[in-house]
Amino acid sequence: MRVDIVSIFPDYLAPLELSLAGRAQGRGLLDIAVHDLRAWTSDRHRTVDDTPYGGGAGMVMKPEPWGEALDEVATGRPTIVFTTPSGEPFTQGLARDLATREHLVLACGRYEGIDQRVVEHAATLGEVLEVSLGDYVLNGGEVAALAITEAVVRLVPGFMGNAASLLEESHEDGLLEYPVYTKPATWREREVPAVLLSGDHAAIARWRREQAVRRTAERRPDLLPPSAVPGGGELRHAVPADVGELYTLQLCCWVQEQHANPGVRIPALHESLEDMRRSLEEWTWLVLRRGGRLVAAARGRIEDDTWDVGRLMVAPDLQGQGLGRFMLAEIESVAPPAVTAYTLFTGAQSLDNIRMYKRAGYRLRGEGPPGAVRLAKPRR
Ligand code: 6GU
Repeated sequence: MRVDIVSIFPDYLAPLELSLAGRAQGRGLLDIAVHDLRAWTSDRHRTVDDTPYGGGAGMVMKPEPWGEALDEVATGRPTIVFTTPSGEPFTQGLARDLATREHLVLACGRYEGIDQRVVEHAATLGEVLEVSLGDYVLNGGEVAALAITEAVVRLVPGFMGNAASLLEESHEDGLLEYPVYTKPATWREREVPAVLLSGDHAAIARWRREQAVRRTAERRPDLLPPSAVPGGGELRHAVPADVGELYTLQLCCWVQEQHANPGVRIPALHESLEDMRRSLEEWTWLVLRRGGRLVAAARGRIEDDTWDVGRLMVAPDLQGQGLGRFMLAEIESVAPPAVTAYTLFTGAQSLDNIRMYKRAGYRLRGEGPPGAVRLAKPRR
C-alpha cells in the first residue's frame, strides 16, 4: 500500500515515515510519504489560505496549491481522503475498506476548510471521501490523518504480527471488547474474575460475550441493533440510573401476582432497593421506556447451558398489548450463543402468564418453588 499525506505541517506527520512505515517498508508492504503543501505555492509568502467568499470568520484554504499538489501526488486513480469535521465518521468498517486500497492520498484540511472546488477536482482524479474522526473540532486534520493511517495500516495483511488479535478487539464484531486481565491473580486485594482461571473455555467465551454486550449496552447502546417495540418506545439494557423505577415497577407488578396467587411467598415482593441494585450487576436486564416512562422490563442470566429468564413485567395499565411477549422475545435474544434452552418460573395460578408463555413455545417442566411452576423451551 502506498500512502501520501499532504499537510502544511509535515513535521507533525514525519514520525509515521520512520516508525510505522519503517517496520513495514523494509518488507515492502507499505510506503508512506509526507508532503508539504507549501511546496506547491508560487508566491513569495507561500500563501495557502484566504478570506471566505460570503464573509464570516476564519480563513479558507486556497484551491491553487491543493490543485497542483493533488495533480502531482494523486496519480493512478487513488482513494483521496479529505480530513474534515464535517466528513463521514471514521469507523473500523471504513478502516477495513481503506485497508484494501492500493493507494491512499490523505489531504489534511486546516482553518475553516478547503475550497470545495478542490474536492470536486479531486473526484476527477480518484475516489474521494470526506472523513471526520468524531463529533469535536481539532485545529487541523493532521491528527485525523495520523489516526486514519494507524487504524488502516495495521489491517493491511501481513502488517501485524498476530492476525488473531485483530479479530478479538473492540469493534471487530460490532461490540466493545470485554475487560481483560493478566497476572498476578490477586493485586491490591483485587481478584481476577474466577471464570478466567477455570480453564473452562466455553464458560470463558460465554463470560466474555456477556461482558462485551453489557459494556456495549452501557457505553455505546447505539451500536446494538434497534428493535421494533410494539406501540413505540425505546428498549435498552438497564443502567444503574434505572434502579429506582425498576424497583417501583417490580413491586407494583408483583402485587398483581400476589392477588392471583394468594398465600404464595413471592420473592420479588420481599426485595430491597439494594437487592435490585445487586440484581442489575448479576443479571442482564432489559428495560422498555415509552415517553420517558419505564413501562416494562425483563432479566436473564446464564446457568450451565440454560438462559434463566425472570422478572418479566409490564406496567398494569399497558398489559394485554403484546409488550410481555415482546420483552420475552428480546430477553431471549440477548442470551449468549452457548445457550441451548430457556427456562422461567411463574405462579401456578397465573393462568394468563402461563398461556402467554405457552404461546411463546414454553412447556410446563415440573414444579418450581412452592406455588410456582417451571416452564422451559429449547433454543431454536
Ligand atoms: Cl478530520 N479535522 C478537524 N479539523 N477536526 C476534526 C476532525 C477532522 N475530526 C474530528 N474533528
